[in-house]
Amino acid sequence: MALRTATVHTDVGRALILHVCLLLPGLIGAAVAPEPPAAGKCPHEGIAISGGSVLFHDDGSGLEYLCPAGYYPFPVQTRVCRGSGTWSPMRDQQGGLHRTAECRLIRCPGPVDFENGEYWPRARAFNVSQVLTFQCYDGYTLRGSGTRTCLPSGKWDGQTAICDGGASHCRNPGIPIGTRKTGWQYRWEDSVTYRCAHGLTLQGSQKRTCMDDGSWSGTEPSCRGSYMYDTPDEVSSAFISSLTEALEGADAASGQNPGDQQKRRILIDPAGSMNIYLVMDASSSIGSHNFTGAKRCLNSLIEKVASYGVKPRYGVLTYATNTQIVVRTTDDRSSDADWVSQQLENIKYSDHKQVPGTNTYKALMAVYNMMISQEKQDPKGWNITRHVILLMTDGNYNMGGTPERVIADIREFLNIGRNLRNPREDYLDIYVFGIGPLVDQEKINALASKKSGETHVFKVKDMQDLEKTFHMMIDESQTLGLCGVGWEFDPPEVSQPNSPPQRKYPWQASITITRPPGMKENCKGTVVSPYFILTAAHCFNVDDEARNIKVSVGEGRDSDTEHVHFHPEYDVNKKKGQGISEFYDYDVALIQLHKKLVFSPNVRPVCLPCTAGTTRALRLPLPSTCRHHAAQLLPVGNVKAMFITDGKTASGKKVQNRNEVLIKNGEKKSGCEEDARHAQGYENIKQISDVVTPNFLCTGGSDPVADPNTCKGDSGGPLIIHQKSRFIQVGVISWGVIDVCKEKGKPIPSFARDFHFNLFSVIPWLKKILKEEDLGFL
Ligand code: JGN
Repeated sequence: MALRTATVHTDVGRALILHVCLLLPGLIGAAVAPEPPAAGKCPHEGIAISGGSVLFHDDGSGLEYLCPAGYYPFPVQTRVCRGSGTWSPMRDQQGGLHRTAECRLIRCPGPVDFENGEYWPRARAFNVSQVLTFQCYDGYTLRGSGTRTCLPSGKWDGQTAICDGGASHCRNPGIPIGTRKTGWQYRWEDSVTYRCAHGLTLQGSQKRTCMDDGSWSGTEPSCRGSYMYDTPDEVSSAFISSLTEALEGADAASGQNPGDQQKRRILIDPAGSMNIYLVMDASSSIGSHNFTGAKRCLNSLIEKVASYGVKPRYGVLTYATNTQIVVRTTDDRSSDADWVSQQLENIKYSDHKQVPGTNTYKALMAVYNMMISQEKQDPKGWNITRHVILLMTDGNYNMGGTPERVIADIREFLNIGRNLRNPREDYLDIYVFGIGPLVDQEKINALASKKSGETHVFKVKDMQDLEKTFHMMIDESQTLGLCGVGWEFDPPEVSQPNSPPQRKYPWQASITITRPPGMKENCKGTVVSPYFILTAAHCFNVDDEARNIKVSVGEGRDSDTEHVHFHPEYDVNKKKGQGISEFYDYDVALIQLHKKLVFSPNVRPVCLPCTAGTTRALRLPLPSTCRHHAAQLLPVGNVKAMFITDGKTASGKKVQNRNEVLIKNGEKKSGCEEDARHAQGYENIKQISDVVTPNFLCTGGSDPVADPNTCKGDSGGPLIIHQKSRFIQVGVISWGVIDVCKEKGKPIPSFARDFHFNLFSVIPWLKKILKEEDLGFL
């Protein structure tokens, strides 16, 4: 408790300085001596809060009102003991004066406005777990959540309901609950602005502009009361999705323009063209206990980023009145995560003398200066370096003037937002974590980046909650194993001698089955979890024994097989009676390994459809269904996909090659399937559906472009969709019309087609066999 009260104490001091700065704007930047806190002169009587309790700071400088869960202190959360020996008066957000404090029920604000539809019930505020329902008038389509539930935090679950009339350059941006919108036209360059009902603070963008690409600038606004905090759950999922966006860059899946390729290089370039600046408030207010917590949080973050295989340069700064630079991005070892963690560990809280006053301006200025010196060092790599600034603070800056000025300078320096055609917004992300009741919502909102669909500003209850947040982030990457992360950058120009072969696709497995007379059969497979490899059932004979089946993944030793799980409906001989020698329906199997695989940058799982990992990889809104996955991954038409083959470079180095194909999933589907008649042994089939069931995906042929083909040895390998820099397996390579490896040198006919077993057809089976693997099947 003592530590906690210490926190509050100096912030009270800081609140006073803030006051001084407001009165004397000319003094901004100069060190203003703070008024010492009044010690213990205020009475402890007559200030009780009804329904709650009062926490006095040890030194008598202030108090904090505490309420039970589901309640918040009204009209204020904290009070200051003034020099006159009286407690600061209590004003609500509208300025109304109150004599007594009370714990009020947390409620969700009701909608103040809704367009093109109806909602019910109608009320100004709603109790926790009450439900709101939205419906659109005829001719308008509903986007977002049709029903929303009031959460214990005073926020609504789900997404803003919007009744969209369509037919404009941008879609209707909607009216988030609690806001009012001005602006009703959504043509290019039109703007809308938002306001909050009195007593609430706007978070996100107050003004949004309809942009060239049909999206709205900035981020959706919301209105929140000062008592509202983000829960660790909310922070971790919102921060993670925004951070991965920053780490991975914009969707590079299209590959249409040459710029995409370059973008992709930046993302996971091991040479590190990303800078992460960790800026930590070490002002006396934060307390040594919280300071240690903040260090732990940043260490978790470093670990998390490393788990993506990203190797950024770090800058580490702590600040109070002055700024201390712990690690410079120009330091030789600034991209050595372990070393940076060590430096972070070595920072002592006492390094910052207990001088009240927080100069955020100066701290950000130090970041700016670091950028400038790095540019001098490396003028070439500079304009492809991304910058992420993470600011952790528990209070208000109160010296040095408004930090927004430095942010404007940094944006200018990085050439962001100047050229409308290429605003380079991807190159800077500023996250602000506000901790505790004294954080000024409006101020931290002004500092943080505002990007469409992303959150950059968070307000958490206390350091414990923030630590929980960062732990959740780490857990997520461990349990879900961060599926579908590949390494498609070009290897360094001069590779070291004896360097291990590059594994661009770390889930790729080779399967070898040894049969009695020294006969070997080879197949491919994919790592889907630490214990399971997904492959084709036809790779095995019924009498193959587990001990004759070996799996090789990455550089490590071969893995032993514990058991092979076949799909129960797989039966090659099912249609022998009808003259079909090989029938491939349900050609899927899961190899269960004897020992767990150890994940590393060279051994990682691919994403499977209908799992939580894929929802996250594709950054689909929650909750997302299997249908959403199917619509996103396999839309009607020709769908870009890829399979992987082993190859060698000119110098004989082993490599994994990407083979781009089109899944004929539209009007070309039946033509693709018809070509199965050309396969040896399928000449006399009556109907094509006798061999090609609806469970296959068809690639190959030369219309609209010539696709590469599979060989028998590719059996069991993945058919993959590459989206948002992540890899999701949608099919298992099953069979082909022509084994192009056998027919080497011969021209490939246009009827050379390949058939892949569609994983969407076997989700219940996957879910059953993989139930203990924590993949989060939907
Ligand atoms: C191929 C293949 C991945 C088994 C199977 C289907 C037909 C014809 C044969 C010979 C009824 N990719 C290309 C050919 C994969 C085959 C298998 C698996 C073999 N084909 O083309 O037999």
